[in-house]
Amino acid sequence: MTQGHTGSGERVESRIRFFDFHPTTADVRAEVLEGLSQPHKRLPPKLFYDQQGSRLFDAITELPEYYPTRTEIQILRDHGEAMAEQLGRGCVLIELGSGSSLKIQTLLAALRPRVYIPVDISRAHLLESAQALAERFPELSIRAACADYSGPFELPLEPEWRDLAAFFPGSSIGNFDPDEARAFLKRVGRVLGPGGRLLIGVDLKKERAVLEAAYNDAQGVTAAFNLNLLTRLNSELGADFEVDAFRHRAVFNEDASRIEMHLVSRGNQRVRVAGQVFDVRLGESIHTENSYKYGIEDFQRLARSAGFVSEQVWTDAGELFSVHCLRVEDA
Ligand code: AVI
Repeated sequence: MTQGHTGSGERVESRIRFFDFHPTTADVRAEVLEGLSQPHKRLPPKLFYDQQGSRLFDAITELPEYYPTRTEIQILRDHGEAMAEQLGRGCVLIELGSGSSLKIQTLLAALRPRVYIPVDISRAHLLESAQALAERFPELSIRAACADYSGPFELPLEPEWRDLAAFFPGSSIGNFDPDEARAFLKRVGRVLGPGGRLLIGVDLKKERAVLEAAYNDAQGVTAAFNLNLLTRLNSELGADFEVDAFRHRAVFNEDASRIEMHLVSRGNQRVRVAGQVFDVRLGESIHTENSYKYGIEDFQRLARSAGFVSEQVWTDAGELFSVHCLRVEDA
């Protein structure tokens, strides 16, 4: 681990313990080939986040049209004390996906957990953000866990710890289909145990124009993020997508209450991916992402079906975004 010092001179690394649960990288090739072989072609959204894709996503979070990030940060700032009260100051805090430093810093400042456990699949990202937080919070003890929480996962927990809380911001829950979201919530509930609390950010259902603008920004950053998936397949799977022969399309599917992102073919074309040939017709689309939007009660219903009781919900004045505090039901 790299060296670092707190203001008080104590070594930062002495307060960070690293636990590697060796997440296995799924068979991307098989998943891509399977998706492109479907009658409605699709690609897995997790492939967005290579280095360039992560950079583009960071840029998305600062766009004027993309309201979720800044709205959630504002909700955390406005209600951090109430959230800390609800989660229990001095608890053990697990963050699923060590993502936005502003969000976690706001929560840590209010909550002052006795142990903080960031969980992320990327070792480099995990260590970098753990180091920055250790410097910012000299009292904080950190157990960084490299694990993949999209399937069953383990954490570096002590059996006697009873006051566990988890934080899952960003409306990342919206990128799961409802059945996957329920399965994910159940897994989190099992890790937390009865009485454990989950603070989760959920984007709210709203008028089509606001939603569609957030995924069709004027500067074209979301389009570049979507198209980067093809560039990635070209470099990592030896595909020969002509990236300019596709256009970005994001549309609100009201019946399913989700934004869908697609890559639409500008012509009839034949592409080769990992040695297999696929024909793509003019106007045909490759479905790359769903981003579900929930009403407050809809999300509470989903949480209940996964074994959680809804304790509290905070929103912004414009009712754009919600942050829910859920508690794992007693067994
Ligand atoms: C990460 N996730 C919650 C984002 C969303 O809004 O669904 C990903 C994203 N896709 C396009 N813009 C942002």
